[in-house]
Amino acid sequence: EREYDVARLQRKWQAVWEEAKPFAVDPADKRPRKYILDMFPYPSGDLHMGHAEGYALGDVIARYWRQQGFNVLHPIGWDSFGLPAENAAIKRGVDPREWTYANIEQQKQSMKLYAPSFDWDRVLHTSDPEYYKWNQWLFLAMYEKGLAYRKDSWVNWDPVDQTVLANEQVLADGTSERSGAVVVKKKLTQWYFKITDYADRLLDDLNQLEGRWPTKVLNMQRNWIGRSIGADVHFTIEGRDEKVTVFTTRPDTLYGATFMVVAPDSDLAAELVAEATDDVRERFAEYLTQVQKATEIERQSSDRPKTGVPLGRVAVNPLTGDPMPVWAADYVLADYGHGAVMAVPAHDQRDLDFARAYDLPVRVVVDTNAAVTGVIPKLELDEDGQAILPDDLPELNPLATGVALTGEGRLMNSGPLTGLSKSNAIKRVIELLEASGDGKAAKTYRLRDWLISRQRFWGTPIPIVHGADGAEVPVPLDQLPVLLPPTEGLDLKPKGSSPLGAAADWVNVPDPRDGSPARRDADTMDTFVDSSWYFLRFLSPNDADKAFDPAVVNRWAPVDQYVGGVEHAILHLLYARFITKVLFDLGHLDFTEPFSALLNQGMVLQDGAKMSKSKGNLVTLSEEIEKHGVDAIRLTMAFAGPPEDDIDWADVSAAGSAKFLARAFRLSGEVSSSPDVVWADGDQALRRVTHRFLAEAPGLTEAFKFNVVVARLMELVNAIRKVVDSGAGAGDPAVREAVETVALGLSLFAPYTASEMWEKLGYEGVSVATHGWRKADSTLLVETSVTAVVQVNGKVRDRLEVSPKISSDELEALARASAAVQRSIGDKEIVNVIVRAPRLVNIAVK
Ligand code: ANZ
Repeated sequence: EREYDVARLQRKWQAVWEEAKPFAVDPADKRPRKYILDMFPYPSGDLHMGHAEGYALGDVIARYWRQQGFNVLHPIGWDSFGLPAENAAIKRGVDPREWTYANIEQQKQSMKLYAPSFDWDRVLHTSDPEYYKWNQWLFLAMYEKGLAYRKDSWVNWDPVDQTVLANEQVLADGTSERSGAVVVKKKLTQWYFKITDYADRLLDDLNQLEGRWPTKVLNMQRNWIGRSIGADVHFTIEGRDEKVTVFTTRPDTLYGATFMVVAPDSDLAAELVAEATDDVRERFAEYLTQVQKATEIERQSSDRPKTGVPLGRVAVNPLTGDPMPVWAADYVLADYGHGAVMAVPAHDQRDLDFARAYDLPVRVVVDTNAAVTGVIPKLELDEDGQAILPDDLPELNPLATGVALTGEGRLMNSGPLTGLSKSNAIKRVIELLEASGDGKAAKTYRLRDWLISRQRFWGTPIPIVHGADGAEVPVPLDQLPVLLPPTEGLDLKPKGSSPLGAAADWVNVPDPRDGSPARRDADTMDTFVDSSWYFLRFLSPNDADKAFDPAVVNRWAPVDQYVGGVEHAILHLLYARFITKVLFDLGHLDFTEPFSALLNQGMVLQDGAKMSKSKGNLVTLSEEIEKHGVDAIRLTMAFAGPPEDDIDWADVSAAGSAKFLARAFRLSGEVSSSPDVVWADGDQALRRVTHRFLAEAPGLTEAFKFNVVVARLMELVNAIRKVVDSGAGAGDPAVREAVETVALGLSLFAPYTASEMWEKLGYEGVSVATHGWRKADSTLLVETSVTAVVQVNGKVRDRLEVSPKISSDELEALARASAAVQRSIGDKEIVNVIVRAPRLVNIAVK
């Protein structure tokens, strides 16, 4: 009998699978379908432990549904454009193409060794012209609908990578997700996708995913879209024809609006200050310079002292007719709402801080029971610029305490709104504003349009030509793809404009309208465009005529189960949802959500920390595979705990997994009955264990309790061992039945071991992966006995094997008769007995 030789099994079965293609999807197959998708990898190095976890878990799901009789599509590809590849290419002085495709080749080999049940005939790489051509098609389709447009705007600029970043790529501390550099603002003309047109649908449709996506991800998406409901209010500015509109969530507090604040970096501020005195303009210019050094996060931080400058203009409160000085201050953001606010210092903390810093009036309009103070007079400032509070200020008013009254209460000092509750006052004031034309109900969103221009080489060229007259001319569809030029002679180093602009032969083209000299747009697309629709391409990866075939896609998609890391909780998923809705609106899809269910696997840690080269705690996948074998690594990933939890590699035992696999494997060599033996003749106790596993494993797998399935497999192996060694022996039909069940169970986690076991059992080994699950025999599932626990004063004193149908009286009598229980009671008095037949008796004594 040959040893359990992992390396030999890996070589043997890889060759078999390569040849037999057991996971290639037959489109003519009429069985019900499942589309199980893993997030595709970046080819930025070899596969790592994180990949190993995700692909192991996704594969359990794919293999499970195949076993349940479904026609399962489980494809893989490479997300192969983008900065990681390009930066690495620059560092090594090689062509990004060569570097990328060499890495893909390496990852592909590692992936094949790791053996997820992918359909290898559907592989796609987003950097292939055959793929990115369709990014260009998508761009043009969106351009035609007004969903792709160019505008001048302040963008997030990564000074290290020398490229624009989407808001989503700027971390909470204001640094770049990519380079770690502090992100600055820069004004550029850029391409955008109009995702804000879809904000309501992107938000509302999240409700459909409730219970099928992690709640955390749903909430992150909701917060990211950030819908606020309130009103737009139009304010007259003295000496100006045009009104200024502000967005407010609290239009009920309009009587308390005592000044206006405009974002210093908005066009509005520049317009307003243009009419002011030299002095005011100078102060403003100085302030603006200072503001542009602050990050958005700093600007929104509540504990940062408020700063600002007056713009020398006066707005008029439409309800009170009172004048409101107009200020510029950086706590107001240019790209949220209308870039201007009506300041209600009594009831908004930021406004109150500002009013206190610059001596602006405060007017209480909501009676929160804390301080009924009415109009507070304008204050004097001391030498330090601090407000001097009058002696007779009521103790709890916002000026004295510095705490805004944000609680609920009835309106006061508010003319026709006085006495109303907040919600009624909001309704009433919106009616008043709509009647007078001074405002209307409105919503605003945190979500910004998706900036897709990148000033980098390794991406999809934007299929637009700029005519000599400045016109944007779409590249005609029959001229797609616009191919990337060769890199020879191009300097790829980031310098603030796209390296493609220097490729003279490439960039200078005839204008598609009339052949006159024109220039290609030299920017490339954000790689999130590539991954926003790749799941559709897997259905017809080699289609030369279209991006995807709607008939086929609509049969298979949406994806039934998407598996990947939580790092994609916002960006990738939001963009894929958006593009799906766009393609639905364009009539190509008959569904509006791309991923029906989502599983986020946790991270693989080492000693409680994220693995990294710099920390010196990096465990490499190839070394682990070398040591323990692929199956042991995959099994360990599944056994480590709930899939959403992080796995600490220091706490799990791949060696233990390997040992278990060897134990299971050994049994398959010992079975001595023939495949057509009658199972019913076998050992009944073992059959019961087998059939309990057959009954429970599917539900556990569908609930993602893979670790429990593995634990049950271990129990089953132990039970078999006992019968083989001490019971009826290896010839018992129940042993064969049980070992076959182990092989079928293991085929979800350990494909090499399972295939070899299956072969040893007398079948074609490759078929273990496509063989159906066996139905449990329900007559074997009836429990013949259960364990009842007997406690005395809450401490377990005995365990009794009893019938599951035992009555309470019988169970109590058995418990009282137990010698161990009697010993524990001694001469104490029984004061109470609680019986929960058939599982528990608790006797209280004193
Ligand atoms: C008056 C008011 C009174 C406000 C009050 C709040 C409380 P969310 O909920 O985040 O949407 N705001 C509007 N545009 C802004 C901008 N560009 N930069 C900074 N702040 C802005 O917040 C909406 C509230 O944030 C708006 O409602 C406005 O202040 C402020 F007792 O208007 B509110």
